[in-house]
Amino acid sequence: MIKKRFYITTPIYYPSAKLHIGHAYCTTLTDVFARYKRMRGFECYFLTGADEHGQKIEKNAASAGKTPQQFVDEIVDGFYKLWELLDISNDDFIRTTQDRHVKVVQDIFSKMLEKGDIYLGKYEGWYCTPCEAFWTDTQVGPDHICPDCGRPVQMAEEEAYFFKTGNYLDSLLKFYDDNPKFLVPESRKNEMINTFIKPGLDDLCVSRTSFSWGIPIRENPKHVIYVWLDALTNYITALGYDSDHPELFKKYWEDPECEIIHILGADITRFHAIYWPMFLESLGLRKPDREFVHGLLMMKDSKMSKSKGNVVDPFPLVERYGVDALRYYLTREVTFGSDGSFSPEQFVERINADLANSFGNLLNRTVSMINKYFDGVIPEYKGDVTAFDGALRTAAESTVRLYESNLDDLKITEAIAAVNDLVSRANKYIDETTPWVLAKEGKIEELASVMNHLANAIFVAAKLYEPVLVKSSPKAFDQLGIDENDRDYEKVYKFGSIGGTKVVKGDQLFPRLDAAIEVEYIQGLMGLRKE
Ligand code: ME8
Repeated sequence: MIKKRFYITTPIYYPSAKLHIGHAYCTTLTDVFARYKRMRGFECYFLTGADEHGQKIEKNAASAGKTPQQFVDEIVDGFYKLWELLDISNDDFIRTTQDRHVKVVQDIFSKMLEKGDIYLGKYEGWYCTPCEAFWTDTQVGPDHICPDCGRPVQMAEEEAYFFKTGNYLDSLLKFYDDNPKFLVPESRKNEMINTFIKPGLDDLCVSRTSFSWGIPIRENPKHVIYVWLDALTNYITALGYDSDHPELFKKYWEDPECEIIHILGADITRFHAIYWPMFLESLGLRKPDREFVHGLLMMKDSKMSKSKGNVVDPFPLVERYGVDALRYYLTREVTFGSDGSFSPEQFVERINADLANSFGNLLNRTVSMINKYFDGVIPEYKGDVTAFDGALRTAAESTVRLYESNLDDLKITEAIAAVNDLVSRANKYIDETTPWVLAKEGKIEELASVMNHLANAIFVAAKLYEPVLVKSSPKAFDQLGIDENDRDYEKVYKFGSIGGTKVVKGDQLFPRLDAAIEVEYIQGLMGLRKE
């Protein structure tokens, strides 16, 4: 069934420390997808937020000499600033300390308790404080190490509430079978089954008494609700589930015509792919259509993490190189769905090769030639005139199809790579057609066709890049003299629709970076520079 609208979410990040480039990666790629869908005329509701409860935050706040609320307020302020800086187009931002969330989470807990899906018992197990997770003997192994973060775990015991996973396990496995596209990449599903389900899935401990920074259980307030039960439900509380304003919930969750997509990193697949569908079923609610698991950005050989202090701060990168450079790098460098690494050399190389030399240069050369040969007016489309015109036109047409099919399938990196290929093709077309020779030989019709084909190819590329290059694509349209009201997406299907407007020469979209200077600058930001 072709869905009419989309609900797309990022994880809600912990305000235990400032966000780094890994968080920017997830949010930027989710934003690219949301902008793409809107550009194609779909309604798309985009949610992100902050996961503010839990022991780690309580501890970090205490070491900073602040109350947990003061502590998270300050850090969450930085979240807002970062998303604004990166031009993130989220429709809402949920904080798990907001009343709209707290009250509903308490209701959800009560419903599960009443239904018998949650019971009171005793918990004994290996607990990893930084990850807020209990693990079994097998999972921690002989060295008693957290399988997620690699740090030591401690034995802990407490009276606690449990969620009966057994009530929903068969149904979950059937759901996986019936919905092969639910969890992608496919390898993640096998990992869930082999690592967590096959060895025997315990009931999930869903309350804590060892700290108090959480949502109290209404029926027994010395317990707070486990941070993952609290956090996962953000996806429905933000829409007004179980509230006096259920309109968004009806439109974006209950309505089968809406496609629900969660984007998340590989580190939190277990919570989203196993427990979240169970919680939803317990509440009698529909499950998401898609969970897309992206890989983690590494720093050299180790995971980038706040606690290891080897993080890249996105703020100075945007200040120096612009929002589009960072958005582009994140989208293009590391294939969405695979692991990758950040390196200053690759950052500078990407900007120079793809944006300055390829796309920026294409636009610059074309605008200059149209100024020189046609007094700045883009010649009208007259069909394919030179021997090379057809190839460029069909390349543009097939790029649109490839871009859409990739993006619809969340293959965002591949979609953008297809646009790069079109840009390279257009640069090659200049070498093939040698406009300066056509001008010398007075072949005006051919020359006009070449300029028109170039302008049309640039329009298609700039339009397809627009969800990523949010500032530069509009500048490219300005340089082609295309009015703001004439930039609609439908034009990418009509090669030749650009023509007759007066170009406006502007600044280089992406000035070439001096690699040696910039690599050193970024290394300095990362604390890698050898003094
Ligand atoms: O796990 N590379 O929050 P969190 C790529 N609050 N992405 C990264 C990354 C990296 N090095 N580091 C983090 C939590 N991320 C919970 C989520 S959702 C109901 C609750 C991204 O602040 C990635 O998307 O630790 C990962 O899943 C998420 O940030 C974890 O953020």
